[in-house]
Amino acid sequence: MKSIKSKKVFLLVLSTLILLTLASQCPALFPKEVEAEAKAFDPDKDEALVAWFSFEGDLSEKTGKFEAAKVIGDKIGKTPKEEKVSFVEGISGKAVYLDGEGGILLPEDLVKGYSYTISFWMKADVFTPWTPVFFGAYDVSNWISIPPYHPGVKGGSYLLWSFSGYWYDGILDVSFKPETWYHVAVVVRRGDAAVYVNGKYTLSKIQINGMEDPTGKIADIFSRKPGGIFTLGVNWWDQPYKGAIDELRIYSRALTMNEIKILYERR
Ligand SMILES: [Ca+2]
Repeated sequence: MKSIKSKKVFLLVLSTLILLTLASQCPALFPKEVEAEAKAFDPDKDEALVAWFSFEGDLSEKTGKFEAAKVIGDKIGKTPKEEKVSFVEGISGKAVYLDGEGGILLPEDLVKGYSYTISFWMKADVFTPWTPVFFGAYDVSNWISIPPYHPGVKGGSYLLWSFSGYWYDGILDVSFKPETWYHVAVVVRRGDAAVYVNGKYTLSKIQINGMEDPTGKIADIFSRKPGGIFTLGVNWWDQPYKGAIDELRIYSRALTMNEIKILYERR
């Protein structure tokens, strides 16, 4: 009996050793690094998570680093008709609903560097030209915008736009449908931008001043000085956004493709 048992133990140890040896020699079969990164990234607790608005019936910021956001009128600087905003069923709990009459002013300093990630869910009632879901600026001549629709882009969508002495256009091969939830993540790594929709890389064309330029960089707006104006649904010019927005998260670094996938699956 004893010898059979020890033989079994020996075989078990031997097979474990063989497996471990194989694992260390075949990184493709055992992608340890990818797995470790995926396990290590917690979208809700990552130290680069600067701000998180989950819109569970109010405009508070969940990490506690910022004051709550505010309701504003149909353009930046305008007072709202009512300082109230409604909440609807979201992608995770509730979502804020903008009725096309106003927007939300987020706290200053949400983005401070030239590497960052902006992530949110959106469900638009309608898509109107150049209307931003997210907008960040210092003034009318220095801004970035995330507008899902540009009437001049055939069959595709605009999703990343900036101006700061030159125009940057980030064009997607996605046509957004109304009344549909989409996860949108904009990742900027020292100016090189990536856009993900529902966890997939979707930036198909970059233009600088209207000319195609695959290496074109989005403007460095926010590392110049503190402050800034950050909004949801409104800018200085265009029709306000009409629809729901949920789980806005801002990270102070460029998340990886795997991390964006985790973020998308987390909701
Ligand atoms: Ca929510």
